[in-house]
Amino acid sequence: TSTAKSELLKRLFDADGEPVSGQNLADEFGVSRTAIWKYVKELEQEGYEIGTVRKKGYYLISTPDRVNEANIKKYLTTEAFGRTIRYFESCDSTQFIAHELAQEGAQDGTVVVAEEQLTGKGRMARPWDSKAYKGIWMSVITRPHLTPQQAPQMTLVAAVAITRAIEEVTGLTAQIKWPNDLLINQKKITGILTELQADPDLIKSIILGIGINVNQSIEEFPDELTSIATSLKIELGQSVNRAKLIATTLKYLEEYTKLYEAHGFSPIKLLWESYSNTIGRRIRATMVNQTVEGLAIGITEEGMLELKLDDGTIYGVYSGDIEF
Ligand code: BT5
Repeated sequence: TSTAKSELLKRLFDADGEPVSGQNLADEFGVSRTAIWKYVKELEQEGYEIGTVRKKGYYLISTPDRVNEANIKKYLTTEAFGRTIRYFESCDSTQFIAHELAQEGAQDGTVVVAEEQLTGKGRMARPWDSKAYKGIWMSVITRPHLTPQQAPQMTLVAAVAITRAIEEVTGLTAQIKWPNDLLINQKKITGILTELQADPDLIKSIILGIGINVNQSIEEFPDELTSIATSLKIELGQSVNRAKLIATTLKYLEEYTKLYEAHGFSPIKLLWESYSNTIGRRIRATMVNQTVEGLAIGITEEGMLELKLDDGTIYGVYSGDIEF
């Protein structure tokens, strides 16, 4: 099955370009040689270049830059997050698929990832540009032991996790702009969309939609985004391994979700504040039916942004957009 296929791929990697015997693998996995041959053909379909040496076996020539299950699992160190991966070359939105899977009972940490989204979405049905092979477009189904009141803070948990992952993989430090943007040099590198399936007093699942611009060049963004968006490649001057960044993001996401479940929001709040560009600045917050201006003084245990208005009153912003 698919585990034999990913094991085959792993062997090809480990062999470092040397041939691996199809017969030996067939014996070891308890499958036919034809089955091995079929997996090789499937891998070729997925963009791997695989060579054959008569009587010696298969060898790996090159790997596609793909965020498929096998590539992510090479780097995965988690217990639950990313242990089930649903991979799509192209889809409407990983978020839609994740909602369906969650409804059908998908387990905690199930990941939906796509090379391309045709109708990627942001908050309030805004479009999210998701160019093929250039970014990380994924949704993580989580089933944390939290109350519905604790759910919105998962956006901040995810923001901290992604910031740590970007730092570990690229050395770049992003800044978190409340509530759901990560910026590098003032431009948006990541957006997070947190959605909930819940009863009034019970969370069924929290679906974390994560979009990270990784390998776009500036011309690969649509015109309306060139002044507000950036990618890791633009900031770093070189391409970044997307599969590795996904695995690292899942590592921190799992770690910080557990931290939040076990110790509440305080440790996350500290991390969040250390990466935030929002606290201490004068901002304008636009909500559904009003706009307020004031000094951002902190976030609460509920993940709410606290503003000190000019008349001295403290105002809590639950959701909305902010400008400096
Ligand atoms: C967000 O919304 O930032 C949440 C984005 C979540 C995307 C992920 S990808 C995987 C999963 N599947 C989905 O369909 N969605 C999630 P918001 O704060 O509303 O920001 C949206 C705004 O960001 C748009 O109105 C544009 O101005 C801008 N934008 C769109 N695409 C962008 C991109 N690739 N990079 C930077 N900014 C972008």
